Amino acid sequence: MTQSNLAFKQTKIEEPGLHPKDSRIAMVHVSVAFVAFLLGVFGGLLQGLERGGMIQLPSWLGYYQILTAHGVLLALVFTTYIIFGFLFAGMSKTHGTFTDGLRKLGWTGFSIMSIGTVLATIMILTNQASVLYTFYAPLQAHWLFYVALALFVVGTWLSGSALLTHYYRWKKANPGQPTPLFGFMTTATILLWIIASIGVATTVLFQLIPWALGLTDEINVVLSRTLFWYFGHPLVYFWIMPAYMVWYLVVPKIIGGRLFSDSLARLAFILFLLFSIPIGFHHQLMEAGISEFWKFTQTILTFVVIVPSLLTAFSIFATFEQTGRQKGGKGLFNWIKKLPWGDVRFFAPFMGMIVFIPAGAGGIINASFQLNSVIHNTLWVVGHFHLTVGTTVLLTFFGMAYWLIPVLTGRRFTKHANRCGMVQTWLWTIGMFLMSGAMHILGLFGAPRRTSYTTYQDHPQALQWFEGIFASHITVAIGGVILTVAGVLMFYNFIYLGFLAPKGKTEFPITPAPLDTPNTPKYLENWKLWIGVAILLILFAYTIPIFHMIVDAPPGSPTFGN
Ligand code: HAS
Ligand code: CU
Repeated sequence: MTQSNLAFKQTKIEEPGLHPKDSRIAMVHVSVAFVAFLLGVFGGLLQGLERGGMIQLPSWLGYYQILTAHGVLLALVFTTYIIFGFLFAGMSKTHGTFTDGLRKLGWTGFSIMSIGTVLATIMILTNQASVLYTFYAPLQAHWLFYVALALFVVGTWLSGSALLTHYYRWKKANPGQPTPLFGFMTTATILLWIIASIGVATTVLFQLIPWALGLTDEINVVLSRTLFWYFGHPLVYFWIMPAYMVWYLVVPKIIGGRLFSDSLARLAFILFLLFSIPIGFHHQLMEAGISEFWKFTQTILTFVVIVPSLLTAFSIFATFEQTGRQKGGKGLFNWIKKLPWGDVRFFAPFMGMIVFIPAGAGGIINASFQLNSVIHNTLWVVGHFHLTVGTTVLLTFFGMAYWLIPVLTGRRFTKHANRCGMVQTWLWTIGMFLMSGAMHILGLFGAPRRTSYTTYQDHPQALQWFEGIFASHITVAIGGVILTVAGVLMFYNFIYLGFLAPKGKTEFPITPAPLDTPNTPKYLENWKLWIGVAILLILFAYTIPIFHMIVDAPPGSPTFGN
């Protein structure tokens, strides 16, 4: 362990901190995120224990009620708030303090998002919206739940506009200069989010709300799911892109090096913007009502979006090797020893990267059309997303929180916090290994997802399968218990770093500009071009199948739910 890299050793920090008002808006976002996180973690625990047959939920608490709370609070609320907190802080750090006007826009966005969040949480906790985080029609929730979702999305548009305008103003004030990578990546991420969330807003406003209000008594199910997945797939990139920002921009600085390449990083983010939207059908490969041709077209485009992740793997690995060698690491692998293994700001994202290798491979299996029929609607998929968003993205965000929170609260990232963080990272990784590993295997044996119990599992042969050491719902539950301990420890870290740690300065680590920055092609920053290409790809992939869904719509489905 190279102690010299640890944050708590860096006593002198010359750089000015963030403007307190910018710190405040970022910290409030991070705080909401962690409150949602704690609630969501307990939801997960109850679910795992119930499904493992270890507890029976009281009659007033439903399995689907907590499953919805768990999914919404962790996958939607925790992620979105911590991402906006990180982006506000990072944009202030790299592009200067926000103007009062833009900050106000950010606060307005935050308030609208938060009204939506509180309303949605109330509807879920009162069992009026037990429709899971994908809220698939014809499962129906109370109309207020859909209104809450609409408010949440509109709030993010306002906050996103504040970030985009801040970037745009910097660009205008510095003509001809390459923009800081942080702003470039923020712009790609927010543009992706805005273009994608138009899909979910459309189904919520024009299909789900009128239907839940009883203004229409039928709903075009395949259309609403298609609009959902038009949004739902890029949503997972909205989670991974800020995690990649930590890998590209923060981790190189923490390990004492600099990012390998500027143009490669920008290219990867442009490819995400272009190719992560026109591919939602890979979530609907088993659904009737969409022709094979369009499913196959979107499968091919899905394989294209794997490329920027592979570029990322290359860039980050190259950064590690370059830095390790600069520090005197020799031979084929000896440079690995030069990385700061004892520093949780590096170690947590690193574990996320390692997990992403099998997690991404699982994604490629999911996307492989025919193979999708083996795993669709099984626990395999749940295993897949607990590795991707639940481990890779979350461990990266935890690793970020260790320095971001004390930066925002003017406290010191202490040795104690680092130690807690290391334990937390190990517990989270081990818990996820057991839980997601078992889920993958159970899924291959056919254990279904989105259900607490099926008689199918009572079949003697199924019982035989489901009772292996690793292929067991008990293993899932044990993993879940370990994860809960890790979750509580993370919440403690949040409280400690936010409110209890000694006052002082903590470094905001951002990589120095990569050496190839002056040579980065200008067209990479031609946003009009990329937005245009993104829209063309979307029109190509979706116009004809959506036209058919509307024109050849089958009779509407009966309604299920509350
Ligand atoms: Fe996925 C379902 C396909 C990535 C999340 N996915 C889901 C669902 C979620 C989710 C939440 O095609 C469930 C939705 C639901 O509830 O129904 N997924 C993919 C593919 C990728 C992929 C092809 N998914 C993600 C990411 C997610 C995420 C990222 C969240 C953050 N996924 C699917 C499909 C389904 C699906 C189907 C539907 C299944 C069904 O039937 O329902 C790809 O983007 C993955 C590419 C990634 C790689 C890995 C690259 C490795 C890297 C690590 C480098 C390591 C380093 C360290 C540098 C190819 C970047 C090295 C250092 C050393 C020293 C060794
Ligand atoms: Cu997807």
